[in-house]
Amino acid sequence: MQMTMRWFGPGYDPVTLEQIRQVPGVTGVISTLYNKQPGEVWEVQEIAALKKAVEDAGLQLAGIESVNIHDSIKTAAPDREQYLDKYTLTLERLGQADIHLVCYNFMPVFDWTRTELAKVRSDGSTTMAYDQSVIDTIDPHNMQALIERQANGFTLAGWEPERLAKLKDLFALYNNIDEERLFANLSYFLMRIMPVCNKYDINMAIHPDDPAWPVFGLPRIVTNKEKLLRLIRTVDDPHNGITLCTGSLGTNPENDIPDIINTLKGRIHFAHIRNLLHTAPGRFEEAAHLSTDGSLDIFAIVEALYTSDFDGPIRPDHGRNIWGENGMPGYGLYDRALGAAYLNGLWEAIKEIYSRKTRFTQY
Ligand SMILES: [Mn+2]
Repeated sequence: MQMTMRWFGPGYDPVTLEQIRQVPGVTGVISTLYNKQPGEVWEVQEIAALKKAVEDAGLQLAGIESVNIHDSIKTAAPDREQYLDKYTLTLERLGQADIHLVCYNFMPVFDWTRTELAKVRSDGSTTMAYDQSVIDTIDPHNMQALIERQANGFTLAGWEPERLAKLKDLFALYNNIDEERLFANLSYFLMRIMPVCNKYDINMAIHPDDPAWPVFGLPRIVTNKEKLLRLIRTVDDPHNGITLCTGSLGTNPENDIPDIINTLKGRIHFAHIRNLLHTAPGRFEEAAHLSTDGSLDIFAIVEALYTSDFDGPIRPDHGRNIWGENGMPGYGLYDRALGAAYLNGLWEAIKEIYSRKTRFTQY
């Protein structure tokens, strides 16, 4: 396991690499070229510059989140081969730069969805929250404005205005795409890129849909154990794996996350750990990482990662805004740093307990 934090890059992230380096036990960052549109090829020099910035700060570039996928690939449009070639070229360049983890998602139109970005909790901290009954009354065309209004002036990953300016066209693109077609397009994408992933040992880690159910009538295909299993079996290559995002899978209380971890052993390449508090069916808010602050058993989740020999990067996922920090929603420094320290503590304790167990059995 390697503890990391997400870093959005210079000019985008008010949190600095120097700050991240001072969080105990954090040795790497997960980053991206934030200026890249889906379908754009990443330039060799841009990748090298990102890597150098991270390494000059004494950290490792542990993976990319995300290399976004063009809608032509997701919808199997006539020009998808061209975009698959471009994606493959970007992967090749990442592999040549010694980068071996790429997180991506296959959600149509909207990336993650929340209805509140700064809900005030009883302790005065603010957090992101979701209420399905609000979504049910919202015109999806107003979602961008709703997010932008609450984003503290930041451009949030997944809510880039350039892309969402064409929302009407985007919805039209997915008009005839149901779950089965979307799954077929995802499988085709994976089959097309597996050769380059094998050549450069690049682990692809699909991010689950967030929340884990259809939003605005759009299909969702990465939401539970059965769907994850189907995906890794359909393209049965070890480089076809998943990002275990507890905050996304955990939106559905029926998802037993330790069970998902045990079932997908060996195919989890990356983990996002955050806690959620379920407040009503279809309604939740993001909590502090500590188990008792939310509805998820973070100890059981970390234990399952440990016992399934998980050896990829973990990053504390969204944090609250605390101590007066005016951070990017979900990505302030302080609460994520507390999350990293907590997760490192859990990992150390679990490792120690299991190594003692092993010593005892030897007698
Ligand atoms: Mn996540």
